[in-house]
Amino acid sequence: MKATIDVCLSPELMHLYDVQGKVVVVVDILRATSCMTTALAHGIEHIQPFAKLEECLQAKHNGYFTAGERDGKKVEGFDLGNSPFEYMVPALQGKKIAFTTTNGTQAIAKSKGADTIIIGSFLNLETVVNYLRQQTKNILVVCAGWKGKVNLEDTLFAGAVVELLKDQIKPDCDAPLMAQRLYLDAKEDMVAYLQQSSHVKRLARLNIHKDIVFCLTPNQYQVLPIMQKGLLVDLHRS
Ligand code: 3SL
Repeated sequence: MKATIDVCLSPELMHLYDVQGKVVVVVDILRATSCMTTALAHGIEHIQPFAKLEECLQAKHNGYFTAGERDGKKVEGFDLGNSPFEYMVPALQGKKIAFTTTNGTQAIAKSKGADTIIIGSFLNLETVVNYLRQQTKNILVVCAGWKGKVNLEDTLFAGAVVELLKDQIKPDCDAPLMAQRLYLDAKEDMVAYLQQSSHVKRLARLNIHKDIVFCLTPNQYQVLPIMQKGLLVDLHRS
């Protein structure tokens, strides 16, 4: 039997999907999974994702750098925020990061029970797609969205994956077809396409346009963040 691909457009819809036996790709383009990809590409040893802020903070006692945001802003007392550029510094190489975000790490928590969990972003799109090509299990792309609502940027990433796998892996439902159509409309200039999107407007208010442009730039890195024993590591280094 051929593998299929489906897309969960919001973590609030996860009850409709059975992750057991599936390869789940969690995506939060702006900016959680783009940060995770960047961090591992720049030599961070591993990332432990937390849904709860208090638990993330506790990890500091175990030698972790605390990182992440709430409502886009760095959490008070945390070492790092949620801009990919913060993770490019050589001083973080070989370090462990405890990470919590408004939506991205919640989507990871909701994917628990999947056969495999990997992290996707435009930054490692080709690497994700090459990995998925080799899988025989069904695939589910889980879009983190924003506080339960659907967003455009995660849907575009899901659509890119569906489009790039179309000769090999068939859509399971209508969400992958919708995502693919949107991606085909947007792909020539995603930054322009997303100008009206809610999260781009939200982040623009925080004055972080360069994060947006970077997070929408495909194929900057060849890392494949994969969950192993509760930790995100680069598959190629593990
Ligand atoms: O919600 C998340 O996981 C974030 O990435 C949100 S933000 O881009 O930092 O606002």
